[in-house]
Amino acid sequence: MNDTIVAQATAGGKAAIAVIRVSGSDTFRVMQKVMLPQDIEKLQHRKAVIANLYHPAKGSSQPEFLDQCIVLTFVAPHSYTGEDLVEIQCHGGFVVPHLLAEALIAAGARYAQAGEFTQRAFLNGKLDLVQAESVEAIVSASSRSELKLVHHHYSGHFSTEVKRLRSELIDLLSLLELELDFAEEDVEFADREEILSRLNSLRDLLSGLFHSYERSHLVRQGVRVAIVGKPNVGKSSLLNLLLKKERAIVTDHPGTTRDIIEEAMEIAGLKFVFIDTAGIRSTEDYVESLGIQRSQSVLANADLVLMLIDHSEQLKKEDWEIRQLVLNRKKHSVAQPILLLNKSDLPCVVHRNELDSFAKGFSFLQFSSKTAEHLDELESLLVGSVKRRGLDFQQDDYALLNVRQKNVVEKALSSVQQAVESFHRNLSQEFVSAELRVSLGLLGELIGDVSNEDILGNIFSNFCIGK
Ligand SMILES: Nc1nc2c(ncn2[C@@H]2O[C@H](COP(=O)(O)OP(=O)(O)OP(=O)(O)O)[C@@H](O)[C@H]2O)c(=O)[nH]1
Ligand SMILES: [Mg+2]
Repeated sequence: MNDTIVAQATAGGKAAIAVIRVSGSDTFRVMQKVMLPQDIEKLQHRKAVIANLYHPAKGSSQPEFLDQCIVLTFVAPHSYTGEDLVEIQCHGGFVVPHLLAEALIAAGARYAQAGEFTQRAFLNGKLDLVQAESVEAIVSASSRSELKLVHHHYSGHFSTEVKRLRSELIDLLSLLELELDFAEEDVEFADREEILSRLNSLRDLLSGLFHSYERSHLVRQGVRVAIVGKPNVGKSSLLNLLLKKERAIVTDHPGTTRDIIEEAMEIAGLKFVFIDTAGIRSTEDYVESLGIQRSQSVLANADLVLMLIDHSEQLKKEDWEIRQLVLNRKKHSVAQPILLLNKSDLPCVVHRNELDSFAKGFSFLQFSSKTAEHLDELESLLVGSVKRRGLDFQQDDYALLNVRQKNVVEKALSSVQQAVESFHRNLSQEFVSAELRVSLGLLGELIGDVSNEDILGNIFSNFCIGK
């Protein structure tokens, strides 16, 4: 924490501009060694100064000119890290940022570790732990909905909500403990019904928060959509159509796709991962049969299933078998499976009654992977089914971002549940209050009021350097 650190904050590689950050109590002493005195004098809080930067002089050698830069100054404590900080905008590319970082190190800074700037912001009270974690989540977000989900954490709304839960716990604890202090006198300060109802609503809030992880996880990893059906029904054509590029090989030869092909795609701000699979049928071909095993595993684990049939041909035994596999899936799916009656540009030969009974249990749509007929409807079906599950984080709704948060809330919930049970069983108030204290501590851990070095090390090591 006492060192002055430096790192490139922008990604490496050819680019117009790169940003280098320097933070720590020696920031301005370090800058003095790489800037001319007349430029150093111009540095002022929140002001941008154009200045030449140099590699510090060694012995009798002259300082080596490196680049003309913009230097932005932030004076402690009014900076991202809470320390003296400068951001240097230099030319991007492979050489200039690297040489500048070297010069700053020669001037007395050291290279920052992953996440060290944000860790300092946390340790100096500029961000709480949830906000700090959201910085990493913002940087790695891959869809608009993910960004919306993370905004609540970065803005501090999520932490305010957690603090509200904590003060409710403190209120309840003081009520219960006041009674304990007067246990001898057998006085009751609070109405039992009221305490119970407040405990119950606390439990419900924590339970809602705990279950929100499932939704936020889906938003962040993307909704995994398995495209299944027997060979030659048009699965790979559909994948290409959805991705708007020739990703998978398409031929009229049944059994073309052998391996799993998956790719992410954003539709209406939501992230989907489409997975093309080998057509499922019984086969003597060893390689194809391995592909089919993979198809079955993808089908079992997907969040949503898109099944295709070719309605220009009679339905076959395989279609009915795959249908059964889809409907028997154990995994709790995001939504009803979707059935596409593909090749709708060709005449339909399947009898209406047979189609009706086949489509039972599915949302279904006439479709053509060739002409893209009803593509908009398919995208709306996909988006609609996801929104119904609350994955569209538009509203003010709070969700847990990562496994650490989920684990902490799970423990806090279990303590409150224990407290409710002890209360129901008329156990001494001491039991109830001990459980509530555990929960209170855990909510503190959630936002980082209580933390230990191992936890922090683990969190910030997942960041990139320069964050
Ligand atoms: N007319 C018509 N032909 C289609 C349509 N969709 C796919 N096809 C054709 O059907 C054949 C098989 O398409 P694929 O996309 O390779 O089918 P698949 O389901 O991936 O097949 P496998 O990989 O063998 O399981 C190709 O000749 C496609 O051009 C469609 O909507 N209409
Ligand atoms: Mg295919």
